[in-house]
Amino acid sequence: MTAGSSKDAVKAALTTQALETPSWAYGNSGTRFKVFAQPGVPRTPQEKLDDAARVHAHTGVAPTVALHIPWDRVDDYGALADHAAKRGLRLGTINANVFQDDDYRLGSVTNPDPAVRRKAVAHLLECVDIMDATGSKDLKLWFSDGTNYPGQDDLRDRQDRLSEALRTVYDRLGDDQRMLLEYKLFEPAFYATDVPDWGTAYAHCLKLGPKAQVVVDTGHHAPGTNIEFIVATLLREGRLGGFDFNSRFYADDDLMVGAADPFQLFRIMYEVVRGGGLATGASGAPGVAFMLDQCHNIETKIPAIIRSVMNVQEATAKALLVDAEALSDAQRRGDVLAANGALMDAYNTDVRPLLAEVREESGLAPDPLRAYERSGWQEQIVEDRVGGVQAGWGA
Ligand code: PSV
Ligand code: MN
Ligand code: MN
Repeated sequence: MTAGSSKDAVKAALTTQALETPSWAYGNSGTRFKVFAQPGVPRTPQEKLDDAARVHAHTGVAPTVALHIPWDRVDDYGALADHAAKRGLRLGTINANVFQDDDYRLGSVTNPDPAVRRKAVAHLLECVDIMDATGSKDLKLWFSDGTNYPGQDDLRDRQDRLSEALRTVYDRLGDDQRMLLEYKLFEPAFYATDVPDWGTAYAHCLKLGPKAQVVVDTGHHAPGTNIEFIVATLLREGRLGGFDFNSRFYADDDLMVGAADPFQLFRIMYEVVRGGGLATGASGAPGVAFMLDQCHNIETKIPAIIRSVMNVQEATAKALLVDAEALSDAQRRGDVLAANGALMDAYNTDVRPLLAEVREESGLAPDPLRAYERSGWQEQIVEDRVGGVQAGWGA
């Protein structure tokens, strides 16, 4: 599938794209100033899956759900996978959490204290055990590790400790499992973050081996960063493991993907299409994982997640509509305006009717948001569920 293919090919590509929604997006969340409790919010991991099933039912493209451990800790992960399967879902990426414990004040896997490092690595290994039980293929690692003051710790030693921990976890992965390493410019560390950028993540992944890949969280860059360049580069190198989609105005805002800057999302998706990232990898191996990493603090959660899925689909459809021939012809001729125009023509196309057609052809309602509204699910959960849980962070 290349950009600018026939309408049928574009439609086919759109039905095969799968987006993963995060369990934490269904729970209550907020900022460090306030967590707003919403009526009807899930009280258990099972109820989060029940809500995720509604997103999949109306969009048809959200069949997997990412878990965050320990936010979604249960006694029996096999039973949780069965709960998902009964609702037409699968459990997706397992997100490790080594950032919410007093022991991690000076870091987790890069902590100067070997006992703390052992504790962090034990959690990461436990996450791989959970992947074995759930059938999950991807382990997502984000480290809040870093330092606040120059001289606080040795920057190079911290990289060595990180490298050692990653190696231990990498060696524990099964043949069909991957490690997805996320980077983030800053926060909660402010002077130096141990995995601050794609270059650092890429260097570690390269050393580890092919099962280690980089995750691009769209909210984790400095303002003005050309994220699509990073995407193009990682795809060229075969190391783009996936996305944590969300959008930002200032920092790691975790707003709905495509809300703040739909043009940026289009440019990213164009590079994904251009680099062959929409297809699954060779012999069915997992390709680029399209995950959301968002929190819905003030808006109703399930429709916000549906809207986010639709935003990614719209950006993907526009990327697929780029006339590749006209574009490369203009590029070869050095016709700057025609080349830019080829991209802009696709971006300015209203793809909503095309996506409505795709849904109807798959037996879905053309407008997932209206379909959700009509389903009565929101009223039912508000009535049935009392005391929804916090997503796990942001208190
Ligand atoms: C860190 O900011 C992050 O993006 C990581 O992916 C975490 O796991 C996630 O947020 C939690 O929302
Ligand atoms: Mn993330
Ligand atoms: Mn983030």
